Amino acid sequence: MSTSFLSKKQIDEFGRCGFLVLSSLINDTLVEGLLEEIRGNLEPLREPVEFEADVGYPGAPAGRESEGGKTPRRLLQALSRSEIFEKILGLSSVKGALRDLLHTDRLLVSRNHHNCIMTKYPGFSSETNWHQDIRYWSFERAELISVWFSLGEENLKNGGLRIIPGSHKRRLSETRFDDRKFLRTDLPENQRLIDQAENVKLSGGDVLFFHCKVFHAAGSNETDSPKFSPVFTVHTSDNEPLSGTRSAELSSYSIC
Ligand SMILES: O=C(O)CCC(=O)C(=O)O
Repeated sequence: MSTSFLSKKQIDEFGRCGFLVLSSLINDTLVEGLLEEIRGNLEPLREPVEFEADVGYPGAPAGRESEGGKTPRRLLQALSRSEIFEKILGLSSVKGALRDLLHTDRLLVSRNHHNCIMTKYPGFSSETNWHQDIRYWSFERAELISVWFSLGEENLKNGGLRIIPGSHKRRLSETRFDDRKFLRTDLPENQRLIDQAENVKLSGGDVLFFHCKVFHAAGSNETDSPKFSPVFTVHTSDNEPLSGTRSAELSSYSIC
């Protein structure tokens, strides 16, 4: 394996907290290029798209025909939209960080999970409750990393992520989840866990790496500007999706 990109301190931080923010990994030109590409996919709207009405999250419009129901929430299949997404995943800094966190050069991006641009519009954005990304994924081992590219300020006000540090190491009983595998907020023991959450503040060009088992959530966008965040899920070639599951539907994309 090639030499280390991250410091030992950063690798330890990821191990302890389950997430790591690397600042200014994407330069301004690339951020602008990504924003231009995303706007071009929104106007006119290019399918496949998941709308606010489809997610059924708190605050989402009841149906596609309801007011705001057709507000885009995720532009799906990002890798099929433009080579610019391959470009950011292939940056030596991004690959270097992933190599250090997953301890191998053989890195694959799932086309079945994330592989999207999260869009959060003022007015009609819903909240995402506390969850682990792995909840609907089926791989040999729960050792995947989500890579979140920030293209502008992300904070509590515009629906930025909140993460519970160290929660990827917790083993919680099934009774602590609702039937969609979100943490039940009516339980005091869950509330105590949620009280430990940190707001993740990001700026344009920052990249957030987070473990597939770390609990995270996000609110609605209360500002006047939409927020766009390309997100991808990375696994290693010795951690295959289980055949016959949704995780195995489309073959992964190699960023070796
Ligand atoms: O931006 C958000 O609302 C969070 C999205 C998220 O955590 C997810 O889709 O897994």
